[in-house]
Amino acid sequence: MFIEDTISAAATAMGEGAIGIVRISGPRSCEIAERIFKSASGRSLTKYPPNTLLYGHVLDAEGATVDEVLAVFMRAPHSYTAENVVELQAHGSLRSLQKILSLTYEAGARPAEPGEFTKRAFLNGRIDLVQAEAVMDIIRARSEASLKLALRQQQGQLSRELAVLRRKLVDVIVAIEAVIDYPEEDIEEITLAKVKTAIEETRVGIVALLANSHTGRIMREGMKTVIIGRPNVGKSSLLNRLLREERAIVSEFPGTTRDLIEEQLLLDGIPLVLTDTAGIRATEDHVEKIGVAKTKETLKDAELAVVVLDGAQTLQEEDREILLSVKEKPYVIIVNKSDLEQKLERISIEEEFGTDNVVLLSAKTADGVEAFIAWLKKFVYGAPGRLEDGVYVQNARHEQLLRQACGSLDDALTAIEDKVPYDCIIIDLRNAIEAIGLITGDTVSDEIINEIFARFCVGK
Ligand SMILES: Nc1nc2c(ncn2[C@@H]2O[C@H](COP(=O)(O)OP(=O)(O)OP(=O)(O)O)[C@@H](O)[C@H]2O)c(=O)[nH]1
Ligand SMILES: [Mg+2]
Repeated sequence: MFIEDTISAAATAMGEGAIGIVRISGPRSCEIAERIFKSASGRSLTKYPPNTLLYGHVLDAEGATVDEVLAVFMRAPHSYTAENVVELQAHGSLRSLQKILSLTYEAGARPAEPGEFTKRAFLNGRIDLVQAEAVMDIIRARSEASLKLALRQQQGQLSRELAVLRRKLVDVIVAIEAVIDYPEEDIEEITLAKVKTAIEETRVGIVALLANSHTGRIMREGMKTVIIGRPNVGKSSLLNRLLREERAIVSEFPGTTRDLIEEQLLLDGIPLVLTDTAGIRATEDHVEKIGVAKTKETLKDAELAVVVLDGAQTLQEEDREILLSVKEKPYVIIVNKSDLEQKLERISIEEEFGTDNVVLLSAKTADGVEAFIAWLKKFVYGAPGRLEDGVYVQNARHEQLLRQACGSLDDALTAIEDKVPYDCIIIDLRNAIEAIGLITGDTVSDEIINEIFARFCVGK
């Protein structure tokens, strides 16, 4: 791919900072930089070895100093975009950055679109789409774990894994085509058995990636968690306890919380998007009714329901209804107010809902919070420490395409079972390869590429 124009943008945040960087990339980047930058030594940027900082000034058209800067030239392909890149490190002043940028435009650069530098790195073949998308995940990482996973992806771990899977499927197609071209009975038998094994192995590889995708996505986006229960059981107290601040109003009157209260937090490295809700009960109060309706709505797209029960009371009919309403999705039962004398029939709840899903806790004293976090970790990570290695799919787009690939392989396996003509099996395999190619960007359309990079920030 040949890219003709040269782009520029501020690579640092447009605001006050120690330094502000203007990045210029494209075939004319040196020429444009030379027009506005004068080194103190008087030597031109290209006369210095690449990747060397050069002290000087940015001057406007009248020759007046705009700012004092350090300039660096990175020669293609050894730069972020794999093109000739010049970066001007100015003072981190909004005015100075704006002025330098407009000078680059006057000198012939075009303002970069969001994500255009990374897009060029992709179009120039320095990185694949998976690695490009990881760049944004690195910038937006909400937790250390998410950062770690994104870095791994950016360094190509997922790409390599996908390349292996793809290679395998291509080999299978080649083997089948050989049979089509030279149909001999015994070769056919052996080939078909081998083909089946290879497809099954590839499928196992994809399923393994998908198994990790749940954790990956939680790390990236945070797990949508909703606290529900009947009024006064201590939902808001639990939210406050986990946040370690008095975020929601707590009172001894049932029906205190009426609106949703959403907060993001990290619990021992696990990012949660936690919502406190209005207690669910039959009520005539107009506002409270709306609150209850909202609670039920939120529950629908939550990934985890935290059902709070009051341990100091016996189980009520409303509790039972709430417990039944979450049975379809992942949930954990918090038996709250463990500091008070317990009246709740905990044993029978554990019998019905499983000991592993019940945590005894006191939002008042914080007793049991550790147990709750331990439960969460087990839920998110599965076996402890798994996050340390392995390849994680963090991106919903990748997840969806992997599912698609898996579906095509299932079709191929059924086709083999049903002794369907080889051509049909090849079509299924090609579909799987295509889906994998859409992840890495090998077979992706311009439209999707544009859509992906539009979510980036300008300057990246
Ligand atoms: N002793 C004790 N009291 C608690 C505990 N958690 C909450 N409470 C008390 O229970 C009452 C209700 O607490 P909230 O957190 O407002 O309960 P809620 O579930 O949010 O109630 P609504 O918003 O009305 O649905 C308050 O008086 C709290 O102080 C606990 O662990 N121990
Ligand atoms: Mg409340």
